[in-house]
Amino acid sequence: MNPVTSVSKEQLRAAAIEVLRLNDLGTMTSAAPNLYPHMWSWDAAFVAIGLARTSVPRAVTELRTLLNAQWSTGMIPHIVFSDNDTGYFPGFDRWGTANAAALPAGVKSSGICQPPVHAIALRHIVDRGRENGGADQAAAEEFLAESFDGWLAWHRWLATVRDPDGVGLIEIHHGWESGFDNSPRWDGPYARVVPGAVAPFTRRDTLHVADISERPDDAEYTKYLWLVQQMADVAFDDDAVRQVVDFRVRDVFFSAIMAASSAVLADLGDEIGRDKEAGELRLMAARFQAGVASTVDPATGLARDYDVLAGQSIGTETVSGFAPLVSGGDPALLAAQRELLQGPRWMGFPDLRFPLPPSTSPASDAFRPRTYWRGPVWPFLNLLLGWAAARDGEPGLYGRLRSASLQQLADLQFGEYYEPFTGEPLGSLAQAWTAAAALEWMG
Ligand code: 9YW
Repeated sequence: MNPVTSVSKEQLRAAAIEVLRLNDLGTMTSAAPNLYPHMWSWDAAFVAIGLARTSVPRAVTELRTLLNAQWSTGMIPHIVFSDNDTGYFPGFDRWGTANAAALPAGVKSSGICQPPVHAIALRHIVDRGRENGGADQAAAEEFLAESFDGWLAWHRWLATVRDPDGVGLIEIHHGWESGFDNSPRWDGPYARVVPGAVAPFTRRDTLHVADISERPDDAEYTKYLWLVQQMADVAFDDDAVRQVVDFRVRDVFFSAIMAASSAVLADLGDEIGRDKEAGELRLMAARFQAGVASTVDPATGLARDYDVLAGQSIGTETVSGFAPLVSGGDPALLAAQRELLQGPRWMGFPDLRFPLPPSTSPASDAFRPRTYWRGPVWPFLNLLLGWAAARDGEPGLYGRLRSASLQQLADLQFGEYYEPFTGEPLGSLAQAWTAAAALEWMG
């Protein structure tokens, strides 16, 4: 059975547009229809990239909604809650962010963040607007001018609050901040978290997936909630959180996105005459690019996270090890990483349904083919890797990722993640950023 041959580009495009329509709540797009009925920060950026292919003004609205939830510190929260408060746990009340001094009035959000892919999305919106001209261009240019300071404040917050020592790596305080929730990257740091008493809870994610063994287990979830409680206890004050929280890790993939996005925002700043700020952003880009490169393990060729509390690097073989391909930089390092990515431990692993990188290498003991971030393929990540390959003048890698992604997505299910050997869609279907990735790959 090969679904690819039976689906035309028009059918794929129509189905992807329909998924975004289904998730459209008016001024925000839910990450998935039932499982995730709210806006997630980095999902919103990918969704905006997809929307920009169909409606530049709607893509602008998506990012504007997200930016409206920006905290007074500059942080962009990882979830902006919609009015639909059923079906997702932990909701706004459980987060306890109502007491946070930096939460804007009238906004319901979580109190942590996710990787800053937003400037890359803004770049796409501006480019589509300029291609289309007319009202689309006007909307995109207006939004660029209006929102630049907001994105700049976001990057400044990350560069100071989350890299206080200036090492060029972003510190995260929860696995959820990485976006790679239960990745084996975090097994070590979570093993050292000893949760205190956590208020009773009923999970909802397990109600929406066919097989609960795909999801984090309850012991993992208790630790996730414990960290939230630690932050809530200090009202999400940045300095206090760093003092009390039991999870402090320098996330190499988050840092790579920070580098790439800062460079993109610098270019956008130049285009609107913000030269001084563009210079500041270029320094950030260089600092985080160097930080990412400094973590590469010569033995494996992969970049590594760093557990601050344990004082040790994390060498798990996950796709985040390809962070340098996202941050860019040293040509020799990037060439070696491209070879590794396309080699037998990753895209070239025998019998993959599609030659796409699994979230954990199938050659690793930590690999689980159906479990969330422990092995399945995540389509939005492939789009990011493809974007970086195109940026770096690597049409070969870009083309391979694109062609395999379009074949994968021709099942028209828009899975949250995919089993690497069977190509079965897992988690939620009709996942918004998966549909957006399909639209962007089609161009
Ligand atoms: C959760 C929405 C989010 C993504 C994360 C992914 C998952 C679940 O879904 O998180 O409950 O937050 O791990 O990267 O943003 O798609």
